[in-house]
Amino acid sequence: MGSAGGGACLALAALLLIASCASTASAAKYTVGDSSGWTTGADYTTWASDKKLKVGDSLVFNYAGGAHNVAEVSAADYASCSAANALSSDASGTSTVALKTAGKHYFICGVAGHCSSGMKLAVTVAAAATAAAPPPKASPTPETPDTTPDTTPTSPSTSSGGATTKTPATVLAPPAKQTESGATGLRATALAGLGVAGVVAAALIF
Ligand SMILES: [Cu+2]
Repeated sequence: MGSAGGGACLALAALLLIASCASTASAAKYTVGDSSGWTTGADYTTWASDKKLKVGDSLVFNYAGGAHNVAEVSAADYASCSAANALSSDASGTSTVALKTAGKHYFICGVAGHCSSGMKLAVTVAAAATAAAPPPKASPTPETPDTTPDTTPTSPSTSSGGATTKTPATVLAPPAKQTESGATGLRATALAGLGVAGVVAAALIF
């Protein structure tokens, strides 16, 4: 009877501790062009040059709705300023684009003449730095050398190009304040739970 209560309390305390330790990796939002926004005459190559983007981050394009648009395009269409085969497009005036895959991403304004006037942005997105550690050497070659080599299982997306994955310095990532205070509250609760558990354990001993 008493021991059951103590066990439940300890389990609760453990759950609370786990909950308090779970922290989410902060995803950053980058305003393209900063205060200039998404417009002609800006230099987005320079803007992008010092941005350490990673999967999970977002780009925010601000512009007068209808005056411009944002189209994600292929490298070839980026080079030729063609939005005819856009992968996605938005003209709302505030286009938030979540960067879901690592590698190069290309954006242009599809309004005639704007891309060639500078409304083109190429960014390199690194794999999420805080993701779970990649499998060290999970090459599941089951040592059957005679059978036909079916679909060589090469590594999925070895990001092409010189995507030098430098340590992401977490440029603009203010930690969410509420999780901090919430965690503190949880920790306090957990400590209280541990205190109760200690009393229960002491009661059991004596
Ligand atoms: Cu435009």
